Amino acid sequence: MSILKLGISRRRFLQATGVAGAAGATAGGFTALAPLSGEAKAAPAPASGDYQVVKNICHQCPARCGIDVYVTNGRVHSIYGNTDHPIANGKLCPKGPLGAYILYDPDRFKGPMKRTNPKKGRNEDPKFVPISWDEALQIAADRLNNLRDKGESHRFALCYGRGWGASCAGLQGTFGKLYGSPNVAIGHSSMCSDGSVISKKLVDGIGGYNAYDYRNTNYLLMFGVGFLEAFRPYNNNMQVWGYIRGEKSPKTKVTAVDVHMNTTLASSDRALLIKPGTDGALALAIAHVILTEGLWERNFVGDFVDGDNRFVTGKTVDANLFKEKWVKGLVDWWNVELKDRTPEWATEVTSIATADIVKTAREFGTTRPAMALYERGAHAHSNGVYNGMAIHTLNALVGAFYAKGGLMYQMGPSYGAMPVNADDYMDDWAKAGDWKKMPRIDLKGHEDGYLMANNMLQEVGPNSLKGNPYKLDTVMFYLTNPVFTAPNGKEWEEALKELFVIDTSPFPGETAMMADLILPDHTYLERMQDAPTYPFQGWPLAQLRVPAVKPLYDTKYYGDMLIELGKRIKGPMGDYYKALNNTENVIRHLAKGFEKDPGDNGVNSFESWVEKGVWYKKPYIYQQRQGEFYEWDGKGYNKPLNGDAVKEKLFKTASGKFEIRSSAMEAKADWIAAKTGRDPAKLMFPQWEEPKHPGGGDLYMVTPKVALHAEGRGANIPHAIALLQPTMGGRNTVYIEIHPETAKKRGIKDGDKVKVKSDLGHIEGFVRYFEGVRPDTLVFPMEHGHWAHGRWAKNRMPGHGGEITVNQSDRITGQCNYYTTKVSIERA
Ligand SMILES: Nc1nc2c(c(=O)[nH]1)N[C@H]1C(S)=C(S)[C@@H](COP(=O)(O)OP(=O)(O)OC[C@H]3O[C@@H](n4cnc5c(=O)[nH]c(N)nc54)[C@H](O)[C@@H]3O)O[C@H]1N2
Ligand SMILES: Nc1nc2c(c(=O)[nH]1)N[C@H]1C(S)=C(S)[C@@H](COP(=O)(O)OP(=O)(O)OC[C@H]3O[C@@H](n4cnc5c(=O)[nH]c(N)nc54)[C@H](O)[C@@H]3O)O[C@H]1N2
Ligand code: SF4
Ligand SMILES: [Mo]
Repeated sequence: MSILKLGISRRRFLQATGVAGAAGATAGGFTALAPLSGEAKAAPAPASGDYQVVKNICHQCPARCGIDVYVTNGRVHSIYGNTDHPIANGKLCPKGPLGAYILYDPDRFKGPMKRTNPKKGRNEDPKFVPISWDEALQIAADRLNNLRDKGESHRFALCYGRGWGASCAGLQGTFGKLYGSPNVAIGHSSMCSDGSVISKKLVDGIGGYNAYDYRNTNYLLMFGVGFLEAFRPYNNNMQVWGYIRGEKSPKTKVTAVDVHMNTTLASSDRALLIKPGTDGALALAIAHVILTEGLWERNFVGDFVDGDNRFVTGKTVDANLFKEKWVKGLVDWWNVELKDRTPEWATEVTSIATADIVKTAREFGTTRPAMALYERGAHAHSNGVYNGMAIHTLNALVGAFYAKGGLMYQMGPSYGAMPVNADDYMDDWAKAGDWKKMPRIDLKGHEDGYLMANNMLQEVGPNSLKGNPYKLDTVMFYLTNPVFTAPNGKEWEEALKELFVIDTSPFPGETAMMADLILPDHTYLERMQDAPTYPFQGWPLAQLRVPAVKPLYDTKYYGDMLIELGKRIKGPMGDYYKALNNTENVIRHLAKGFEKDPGDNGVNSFESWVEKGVWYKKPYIYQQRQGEFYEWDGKGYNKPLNGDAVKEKLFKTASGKFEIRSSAMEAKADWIAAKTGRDPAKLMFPQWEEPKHPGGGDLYMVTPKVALHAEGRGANIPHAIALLQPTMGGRNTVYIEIHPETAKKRGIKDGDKVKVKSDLGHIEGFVRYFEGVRPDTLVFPMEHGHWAHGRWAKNRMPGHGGEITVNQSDRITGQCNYYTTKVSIERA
């Protein structure tokens, strides 16, 4: 039997030929570990008290908490927060300790497989059969070589979601450059938080996530942020919350703005339930009060030449009379937009009481240090770019940038150089092939596409399906599952039917069900992987996943998979990957940087990084005080920075200031006006714009994260799902929150089964009466309604909100407008 010749155990063969993703959990012949299924009769391991503690990082969300993995007799038995890790501090959120469910998930893929059923669809069993790694990689390499030989290398796309570091997602750019495809790689950031990253960049020039000095702030104003559910780094947010709302004196005041009463709002001093998509109007009105009442930070913003405040509602101001310091365009903004954005006006738009707006503005404007945060709730709308710019400008008005108790940008780690220089391995095609003339499949940066977008993953499937700008041939996925997580995932199902699909997930998710080739990654507890921190407190931090156990099955770390694939590409590209060798070599070279720049915890080598699991170096090196900027000199923030240095490092805009009048937008004003119909005289300022609500219904639908959700990849953790039940209700379900008045008007009773409809179709679910949700809005969490991803994930109601979410994205930032579709609801 050829399969056995290839080194596949008969057991894995039997398992793989069963219905994909269903039970049949026999372990492969590749592991000494006890199989999970009841039918297996492994002898119990001899009892022994010996255990090992291995350093790793939690995989369930981008907080990247350091974990101590306890291993006894080769099996993981518990996971704790790493006590020496600055984000975890020995603690974890409820998802952190559940990693063993991921490692021992009985529905995991046990090794590489190919599809034998040519038909694809939800109800088609892919009929995967196991193959060897050699065969699997050669199938992929043959396709890639063939495309390259035909001059069509642009028709290979690599799509990724949660990339971690230089040894996985960090290898992809080089792969694209050497192979010759503009579509290697396309990330999920436009489905995630580009709306905040890019709206901030338009005014401050940076283009990253903010880091926040929560411990020292006295006021937090949050717009559409799940601070106690999701906002990164979630675990540390809870820790810092305990401090700033308890021990700290003065206690940090919090105003939170959302569309339903979640944990964050319930724990705040003031909870404002805003009409979806109108956060920008609230921010403008707060700015209006700050200016008319003279509450801005003069040291940072500047002042009228004679100190007389001329900001009077409805009246224009002579720009020559105001001397700006670190902001550009304040008076212009006032004149074209802000002078009429009164709290009374904002009440009409947002439905928030005028008195609440004024009180919030006065508190925010008079408490220092204060800062304003926003995330998906504020920016995942058609007007998100302006909502974001308006909110970020509040930070400038109170001088929060780089201030103690304010916000900053994350510094990167002192990594060593890559072992091999890719530029030495470029052939003619890589250097100057026709692929360089091809647009990206997602139309990033294209005249007819998304001007300033970083990535447009949500467009990859739909554009290939339309053949605009062309059809792809082969698409590979790493840690992303757009068939489930992209809006209107059904369109992706159609798109993937026409393509050769490679998925690297260890789990039988929706995208894997559409795959032709499965190249399963190790799970996180089995792999060595670097991961610099997501923004935390600004100073650099780089963590390491150390394998806690030997891989259970015949899987391969994604980074190594990419290197092995590269070795099989003809020409100098293959030689590059042979020289690179493997990811351990890459990681060892990264760690060489620590020899010259040891971490605060003594990590100065690969070995000590493995031992401690984290390298970090405090403090953050910049600080702004009273409108002056300083750099850390080893003892304090004593070294003054001049305007040029600030421009180079801290406000990377054309003017070197915080630009309320955005030069980046002004430079593209013609395009923005022509393609998006915005007013050329005004489009460069934060402003109010009516949100567009597609979908055809009469209620807003919002599908946020809750604490027990791990993006779209946690639904196969049975314990996480069980923990959801007491708060969200029900067994096998999560209720859709509906205001009782809204329900009664439609004859819907508490607990009723309902249909939720948009122009794209309908999903079913059960409702729960909840006075804490706005009467015009339905809320239910994102991670339900999988039709694949293993036995615990599948077929739980309500159906998945993404299926009836219209794919609408902002043409400037590319942000996908998840929270903007309108739906209708009726009894099922
Ligand atoms: N537990 C958990 N934590 C996570 C993740 C996870 O899956 N689970 N994912 C991580 C990822 S990838 C990301 S991007 C971050 C995202 O972090 P957040 O952006 O903080 O999370 P979301 O739940 O998408 O949205 C935040 C809030 O916006 C609200 N909202 C919706 N529409 C509006 C509106 O118009 N105005 C206002 N003011 N609020 C609105 C929602 O009700 C929700 O409470 O979280 C990260 N952390
Ligand atoms: N309705 C709605 N939709 C949303 C959101 C929302 O709030 N509401 N949030 C959006 C946001 S913020 C984001 S970031 C995106 C996230 O969406 P995606 O980018 O799709 O990320 P995940 O859902 O985490 O999907 C991860 C995929 O990786 C696979 N996987 C799991 N573990 C591993 C592993 O160790 N290795 C590999 N190679 N693969 C693995 C999983 O099986 C799954 O197929 O979803 C977006 N979609
Ligand atoms: S906050 Fe995120 S990374 Fe930390 S333990 Fe929870 S899920 Fe894991
Ligand atoms: Mo995200």
